[in-house]
Amino acid sequence: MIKKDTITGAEAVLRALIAEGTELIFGYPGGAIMPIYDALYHYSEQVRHILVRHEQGAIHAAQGYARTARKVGVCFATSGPGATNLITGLADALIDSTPLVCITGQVSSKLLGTDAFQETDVIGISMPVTKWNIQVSRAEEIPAAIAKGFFIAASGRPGPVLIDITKDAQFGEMQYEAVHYKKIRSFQPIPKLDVQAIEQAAALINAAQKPYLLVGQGAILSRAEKELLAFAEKSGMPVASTLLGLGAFSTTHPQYVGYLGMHGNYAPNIKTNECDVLVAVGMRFDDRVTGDVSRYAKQAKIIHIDIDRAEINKIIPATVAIHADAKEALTALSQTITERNHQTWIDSFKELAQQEYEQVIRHELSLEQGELKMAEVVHLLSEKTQGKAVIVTDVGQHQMITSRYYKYQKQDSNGNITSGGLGTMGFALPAALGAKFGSPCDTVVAIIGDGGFQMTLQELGTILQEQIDVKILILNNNFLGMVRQWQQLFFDKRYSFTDLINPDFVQLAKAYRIEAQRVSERRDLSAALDTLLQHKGTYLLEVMVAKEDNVFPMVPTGASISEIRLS
Ligand SMILES: Cc1ncc(C[n+]2csc(CCOP(=O)(O)OP(=O)(O)O)c2C)c(N)n1
Repeated sequence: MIKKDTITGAEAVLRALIAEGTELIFGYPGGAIMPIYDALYHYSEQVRHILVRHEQGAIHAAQGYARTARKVGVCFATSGPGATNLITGLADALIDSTPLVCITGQVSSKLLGTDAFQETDVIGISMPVTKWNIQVSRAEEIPAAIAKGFFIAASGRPGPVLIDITKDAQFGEMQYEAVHYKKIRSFQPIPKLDVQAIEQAAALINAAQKPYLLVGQGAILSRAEKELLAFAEKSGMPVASTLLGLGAFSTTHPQYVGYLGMHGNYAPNIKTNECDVLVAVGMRFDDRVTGDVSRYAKQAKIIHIDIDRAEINKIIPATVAIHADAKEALTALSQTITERNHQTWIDSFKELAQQEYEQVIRHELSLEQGELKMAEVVHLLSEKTQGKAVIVTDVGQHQMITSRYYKYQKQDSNGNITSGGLGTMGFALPAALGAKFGSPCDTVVAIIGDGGFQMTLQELGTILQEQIDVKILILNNNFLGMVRQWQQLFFDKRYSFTDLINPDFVQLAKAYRIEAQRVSERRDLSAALDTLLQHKGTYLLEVMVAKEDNVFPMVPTGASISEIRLS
């Protein structure tokens, strides 16, 4: 007989979270969540709460934590504005498959629907941006809702869950009994592997002359790095990565041919339209990767492995669909394929890579005079950290440059944290502080543009209060750089509202008691990066980079990936 005890709903929230293994909560209090915060006061030994400076910071921090710790991230917010401040993060977590449980306070159930103070229909608002959400208005429903929330957030394709708890449910008394979900009727997040599909895929791979492996974040989420390597090596195929897949496969492996997408490498984009069998693992054929779908890999047979059935045949019809967890599918495929060597095919990527080097990379990395380029900063950082730092990027040119020039080597944990699907400016600073909690022994570097930094810079306050060690690298071009690049290329250089007059970021950091410096000269860059990396505790380095630097290659919107431009 399980012992039950009488506690409040608010206390049940904490017990249920702890029962699910929660050690860390990012949050911000307010009226409708006060009973939970009061219970938290008594549970501070068992669970750590990080007081952020804005609820958007809480959810991005929970995302960063979830992605490095590979656990469910948890955040708290009050009703009304607290809850609506979570929406961007929910949308971001949904599209980038990040497991979260967000708990919001709600007005008392008798006030629901009366436009009470700080009442908002967060269930309605968050419906399209959550994997699941629920409003709880009775204390006794809390443990089951939280247990179910964790199960749904983490199983299958991960995603965010929101649990809205009315104030009377928080105050209400209940008999606590631990609940844990191992399955939910009609929800089958882990598909059964279709052996026939594996055999069909293996036959295609074995017969292929130019097979090509595209890796997405699904490989990281399923922790399939080892299985991916084994499959890649046995099959002998070239391997390319999507933005969120970076880190799953070593970027220095001889079969690695580069990064895909709008600002990806030249060869892996062009070669997509030359391969005969394309094996896509845990990626969803995002428009930034495909360009014009009507001209995408038409010549190839497509093998698509994805845990989310909704992704299969959504954009690119699959010749063989493998609805499965990446790890399981790759293991089965490795056992079924024959060992092959496709060196001549891999070598054909090198000619295009050389063209990219001559026309783009060489000019970005070998400068001796003139303004600093973002690429050389990231390249040097990559060398100094040997590709082993956890890199958290914001959104814009610096993000694309980082994806191109940082040589991700980290495979023991997720070293690549960025807002891929939603492209949320303001993501990096809070996500980096969360990532540090999830991966405390690693160097965590947040690479941010001067625009995006100003979207969530208030989280410097959280860093100050919690004494978190995050290395902040601002690549300052005094522009909303990526938008300015588009204005230059596609709007006849009409720079409409993209130039920024910025504050003194060094002084700003110092106001938060964070050590900082600014560099503008190439000769000072290396030492400044050393200081950033070696400083004990958080450090902010602002690097002044060329104002009108552009990111190339580039696939113009609507164009085919074969039309990727080098200038
Ligand atoms: C919240 C949000 N608003 C607007 C955008 C559109 N946007 C994409 S990149 C970009 C410019 C980013 O500028 P900055 O942070 O300075 O980085 P840079 O491109 O210069 O590296 C903008 C405005 C966005 N992605 N997110």
